[in-house]
Amino acid sequence: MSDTRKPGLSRRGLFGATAGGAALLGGLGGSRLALLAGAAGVTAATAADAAATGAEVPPGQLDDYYGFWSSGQTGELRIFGVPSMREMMRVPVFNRCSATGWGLTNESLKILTQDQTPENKAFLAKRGLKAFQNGDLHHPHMSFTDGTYDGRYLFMNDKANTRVARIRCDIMKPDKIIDIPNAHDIHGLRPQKYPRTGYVFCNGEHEAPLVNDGKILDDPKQYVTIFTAVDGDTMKVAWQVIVDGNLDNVDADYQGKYAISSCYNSEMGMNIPEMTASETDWAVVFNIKRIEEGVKAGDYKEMNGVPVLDGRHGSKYTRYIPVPNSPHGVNTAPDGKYVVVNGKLSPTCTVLDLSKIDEMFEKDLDPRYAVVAEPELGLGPLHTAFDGKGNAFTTLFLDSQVVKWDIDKAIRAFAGEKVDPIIAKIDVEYQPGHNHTSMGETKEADGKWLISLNKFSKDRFINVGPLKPENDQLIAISDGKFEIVHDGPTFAEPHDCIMVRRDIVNPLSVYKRDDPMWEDARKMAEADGVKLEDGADQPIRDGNKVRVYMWSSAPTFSLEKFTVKEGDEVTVTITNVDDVDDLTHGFTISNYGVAMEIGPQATASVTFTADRPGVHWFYCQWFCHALHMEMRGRMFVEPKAI
Ligand code: CUK
Ligand code: CUA
Repeated sequence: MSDTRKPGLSRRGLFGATAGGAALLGGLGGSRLALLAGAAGVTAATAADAAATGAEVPPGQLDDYYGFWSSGQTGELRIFGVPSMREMMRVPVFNRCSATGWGLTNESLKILTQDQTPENKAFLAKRGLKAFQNGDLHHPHMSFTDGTYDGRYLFMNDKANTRVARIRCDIMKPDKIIDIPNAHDIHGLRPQKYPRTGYVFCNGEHEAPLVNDGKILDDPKQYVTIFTAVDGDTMKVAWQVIVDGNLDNVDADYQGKYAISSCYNSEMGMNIPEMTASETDWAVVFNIKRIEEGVKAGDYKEMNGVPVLDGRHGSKYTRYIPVPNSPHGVNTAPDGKYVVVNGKLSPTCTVLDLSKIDEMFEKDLDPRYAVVAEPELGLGPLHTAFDGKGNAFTTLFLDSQVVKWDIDKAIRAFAGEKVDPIIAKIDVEYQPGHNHTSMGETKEADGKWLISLNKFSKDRFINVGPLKPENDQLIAISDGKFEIVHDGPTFAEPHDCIMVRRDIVNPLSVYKRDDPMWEDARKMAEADGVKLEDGADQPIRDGNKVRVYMWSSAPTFSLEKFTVKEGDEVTVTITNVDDVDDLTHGFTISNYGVAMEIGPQATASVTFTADRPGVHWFYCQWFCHALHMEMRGRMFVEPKAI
């Protein structure tokens, strides 16, 4: 086995050489060198080794896992196959999509706008928009039943515009996107694991005045941060809790009792020196049962239609567990016993014992009572994943490593025993954020694969210009292995992912005609006396509103031309009557900015103003047939009489 990498300092010293890195390292003393010296030897797998590790998936063979990847500031969800690391699909969620018309079609706009706050609606209307055009999607997580994935939904956050979305796993499209009122900038998001989802817990990351009307700036004492529980079935906000400090990441337990969030700004600082001033911050534990009782008892203030409880220090709803400086990831181990809070600016991870959290609440004990281990792992621990066999894998952002450690040994070391919990370290390229194991956030964690989502690829790929891809590395971890078997470049910027066994996910290949997505189109057609599958021979006029109904069947649209008048508000509704797997059509009107996807047996519609006279070709943009190029027709826009 040849080592294909050259882990010289010039390649790996990325952060050591920057001002930011130096500042971060400054407070950490000499532990970097000591830790590096103690790192286990690193071996790299060559491509030839991939087959031996099971990572190679030959052409025509299917992957074992669905990987659901976030895309950060791209605003979409991506579907990967694992272990091949092939990108299968991009699902637009918070972004505007040129291919599918997400953000343009009436069906997508309904989902994007139906749960907007009045403030956002008004704000967007002033800009001539119905929905935000961007998003920042960090955390995609599947719905759970009894501690494992159930294949119903995926939930995800939008940090950029304070939204939460749900994707239906039967068609892999969002069916709900909601604005979260009161909170600012949803970051951490996790579904309740038990008994089922249930709640989706959402951290508002950034602090703001509770009434944010432009009267308060430099009085952070009046700033608050808001934790939100969304009902995953109705996609309505169930309740919110005001906390001290800010909120970063969150996870739920396997008992249905708690959600635990990290806070990196207990200082309520407004700049970096202030935010990092204190040596300790905390993890805040939300007591779900007590909060539900509080809501029932009316112990809340209603704000924008949501019950908001006060969970600041002294509240019975929360406990603040001090942990070292600026923690980031929060990860519950699949055994259901422990929660790991990752230190970020501290080289440690803090292990909480959930049964001790029970006692802590019941007997009102010092919150540190719940801490059972605090191993020193390396520099910049951000996120931890689990193999279900007692091992934890933590990303070390500053060290550019993943460390494998033994949870039980960490607990024994904390109790005073002379044992070293660290099993091995592996170099990753470079600066890892989240990592994730196959099924690793469920009780069915199977310990086969680990992904390290690295923020920098630097020299791992041919140079594509100043904007480089990220690098998602697949690591084989079964049978004691700890080897990188694949580098996967990704566009901006997956923060998090999950890997779900493929038997759990069973999407349709062809839409069902009674899908609720085009309910409005069906009602409109009925009112016009039209059957969607049959289309209409002529546009239907209703004042200056004109409705065009077509069907598509490779390689034709049911109308070769239709005529409208300049200034008409035109709605084109197309039903794809093909019921063959993979036979998607598109509908693009040239020079009108109109394009949409129409999947097999789906209906899609788009509304626009016909303000350009003349002949405008519409065409199918999904290559569907040998006569795909000929799948086109004319929209004729008659000029207004002058
Ligand atoms: S995350 Cu969102 S800042 Cu570590 Cu879950 Cu990347
Ligand atoms: Cu239909 Cu191309």
